Amino acid sequence: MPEAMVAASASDSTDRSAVQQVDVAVVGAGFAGLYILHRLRKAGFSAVGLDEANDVGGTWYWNRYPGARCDIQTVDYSYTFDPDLENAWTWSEKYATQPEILRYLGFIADRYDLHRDIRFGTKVTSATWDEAAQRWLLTTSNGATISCRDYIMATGCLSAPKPPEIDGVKDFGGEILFTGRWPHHDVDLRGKRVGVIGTGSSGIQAIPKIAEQAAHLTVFQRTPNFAMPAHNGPRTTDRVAQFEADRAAFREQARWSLAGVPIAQNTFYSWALSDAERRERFEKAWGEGDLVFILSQLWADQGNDVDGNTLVADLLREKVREIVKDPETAAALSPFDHPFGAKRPCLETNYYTTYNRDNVTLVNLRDEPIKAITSTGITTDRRTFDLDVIVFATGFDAMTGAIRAVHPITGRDGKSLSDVWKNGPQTYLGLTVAGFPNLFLITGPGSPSVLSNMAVSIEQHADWVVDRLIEMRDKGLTTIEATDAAQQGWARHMADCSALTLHRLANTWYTGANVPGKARGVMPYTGGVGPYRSICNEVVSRGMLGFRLTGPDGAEQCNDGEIVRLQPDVRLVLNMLAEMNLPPIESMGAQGARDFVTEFNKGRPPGRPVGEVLDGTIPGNERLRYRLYRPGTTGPHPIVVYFHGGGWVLGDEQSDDPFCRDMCRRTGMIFVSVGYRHAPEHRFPTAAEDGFAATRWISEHASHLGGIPGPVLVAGWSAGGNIAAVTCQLARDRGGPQISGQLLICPVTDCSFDRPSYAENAIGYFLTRSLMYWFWDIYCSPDDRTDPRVSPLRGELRGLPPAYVATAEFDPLRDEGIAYAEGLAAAGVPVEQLKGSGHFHSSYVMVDVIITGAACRAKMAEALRRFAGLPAAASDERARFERKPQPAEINAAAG
Ligand code: N01
Repeated sequence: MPEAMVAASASDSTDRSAVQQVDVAVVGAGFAGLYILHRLRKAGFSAVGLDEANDVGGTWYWNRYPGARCDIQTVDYSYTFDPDLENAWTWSEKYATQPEILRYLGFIADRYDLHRDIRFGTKVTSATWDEAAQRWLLTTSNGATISCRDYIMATGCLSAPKPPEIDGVKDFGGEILFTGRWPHHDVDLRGKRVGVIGTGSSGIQAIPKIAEQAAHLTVFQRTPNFAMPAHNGPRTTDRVAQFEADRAAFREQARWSLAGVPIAQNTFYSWALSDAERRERFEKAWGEGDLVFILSQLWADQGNDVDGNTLVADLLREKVREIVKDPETAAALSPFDHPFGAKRPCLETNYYTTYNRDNVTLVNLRDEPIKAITSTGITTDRRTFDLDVIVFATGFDAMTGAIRAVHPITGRDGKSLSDVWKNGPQTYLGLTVAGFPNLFLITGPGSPSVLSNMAVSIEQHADWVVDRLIEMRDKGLTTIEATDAAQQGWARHMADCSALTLHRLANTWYTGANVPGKARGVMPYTGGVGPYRSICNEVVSRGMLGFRLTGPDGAEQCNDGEIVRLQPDVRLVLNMLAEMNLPPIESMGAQGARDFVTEFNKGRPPGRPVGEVLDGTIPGNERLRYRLYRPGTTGPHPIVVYFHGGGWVLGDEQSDDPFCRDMCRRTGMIFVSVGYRHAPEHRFPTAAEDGFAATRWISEHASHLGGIPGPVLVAGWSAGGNIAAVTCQLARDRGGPQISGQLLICPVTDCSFDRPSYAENAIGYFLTRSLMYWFWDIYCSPDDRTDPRVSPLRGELRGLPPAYVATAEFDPLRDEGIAYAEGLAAAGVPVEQLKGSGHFHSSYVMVDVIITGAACRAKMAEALRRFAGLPAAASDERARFERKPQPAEINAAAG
């Protein structure tokens, strides 16, 4: 857009006393603001856009530094709302440059005639909710105040540059540049001594370009970042072919994917791949030049497991050593203090090779921190660097900076958003804030935003907001506001999602750690684009759950509640099971159900390696089978006798294989999983008596099995938890074996079906009430059900071994597990409880599927170690990221 037009549109509204009345004000004229304006106009709302810049573009207006490009393939980084638009615009490269993206946004603004509704060169200086008028009043730096019913912040996540925080900036006699506010005129760096501070995405893109021009470039690096080659060039043929084959399907797949890019989830696990296979996968990803690909396609455990992640990080560090010739520089450039992906990785073009140039010096600020900027350059603890230009590539006050830059934003009861957010942003869905009616945030904190393809997330948010405004208008409602309960529930769900990631192990702008004094916490929603979209849709389908809507004459609608109470992975698994529309297990007959479980288990992730797995039989009349899992460490080890789940009807000694492996690794103990006999062939009390007999035999043969002679421990899940509890009672009453602790996971403990959890969780959580009835009927006749050998809660509880009882919130068996724990405690037995919130009956045994169960298993393992008298296992994940590699070690590893 020519500057003359910009000036004209800005001067249209210079009367500061006037109030511009519109339905909706949209702050920001980048990707988000433009699309919202278009949608609002099509829906018949009057709207004004406001932007401090003098033209459209948002982040692409400001970030004009050399080398600036997108790093999501541009075929994906595009609007998708108009199929004709996709015919009208073709990107020239795999990753478009900033000028091309800016041209695209100008083209969009022209095509949909958006300029006329935007006041450029206009900053919103404050926003106040007027309770009486039920409208927002926005003051601006330029022109009329705005009165609007709805106020939309489309201000971007990375648009408020971070101030330089280094002493002496004002003293510098040369030129200071910010990548995030690069001048609009040509910057000539030829023949100059340039210093760049910062090696995030901006620095990594700019440094090679600056090195080509400058007489000398000095890079001041505080933290090395993971970077891989972009392999930029023409659009990739395979991606374009995929797109052209079925454009609508391509876009739809992106909308329901995890990152907003149509790449399927990966189901390979690092421990199931050989070194050669892992390397082959890595080389392919390295050659692909695609961040989403390398972040998601190597192995399924790379993003949530420190071991799986370290395998990738090691391969990436190896690449740095191969490319960078000077070992000391290579060591300094090798990221060490965060897991790969926990800090935003970068795509690079000639970045590492730049350090092989004679005119480039890397200064490792970890070894020699900057002391000050002086009139002539930068002084570190050790040296002084004379410079003509200093480039700050030091990043942004991310996610909240641009929102809080409008200050104050005053909501209901005079509350300021800055105060409400002083301990970190709180939102419902990242879209709205309790106490701030009719305020919408586009890609705000609490939404997938920066962890996704922004183009996809922006369209989803804009559509959701404008669709709600249309519905409200149709229903005669005028205000919408999140409830406190919904917002708190969202915060909890956000924390549950974050626990699935490795973000906790990195100090990054995702967590606010890059800005001194900023509250810490993972700000973007880490649960993925597709799941997030389905949650937003569910809010609507459940009657605007968590929102209060009002209209004139006291009209009010509020369906209060929390949208997600399940753990995020539990929700995904239950949704997947619901979509499979399986017949009820109890309708399959015992053999049919067993066959089903066997088939079902074939699709689960393979268990992790342990030192040794061996199968055997327990001599005796019945010759029960067992499977023994031995740790890789030198024995002898304590022994845990384990009983699988399956309602006394299903499963065998192998059916909880991933769980036994995982617990063997975590505890450092031998797990012996017992193949007890099942109903209906062998009804009550066979399973209980088999459990007891097996425990006695294992205890008597502990040395032979490689275990420590003496007391054993018992553990079991579900019906197996029942057998473990009963075994403890029988062992006490029958003079042995000695048992030093019991781990009961979602155990059956009683024949009563009256407790609330049976009614609350009767259906919908895989283990149903009717399935439990079926198990009971097959195993035990009504006359026998009060026998403590099947209802241990009805037995004598004194004198039992210490117990750890884990229950799950969404499990019919929850309350009887809790009752058993309380009964044990009342009887003087040391007992600890784990009440897994958001979990279901199978959460703890679905290893590497319900990832949120891992933290619970860690606690169970610690309990078993305590029972066995072992010290707590060392598991300080953070410590693994605290030590930086030395050049000597790096050389040795390379050699
Ligand atoms: O900012 P950053 P960015 N003294 O915060 C260092 C997106 N983006 O502008 O890590 C010394 O990542 C800081 O060091 P440390 C993308 O999402 C996308 O580069 O805090 N150094 C770090 O090295 C990206 O993640 C594209 O120890 C200081 C650097 O400055 C996000 O924007 C391109 C310092 C800041 O890195 C932000 O990227 C560009 C100090 N006082 C950006 N303060 C695309 O390709 C900070 N640093 C689409």
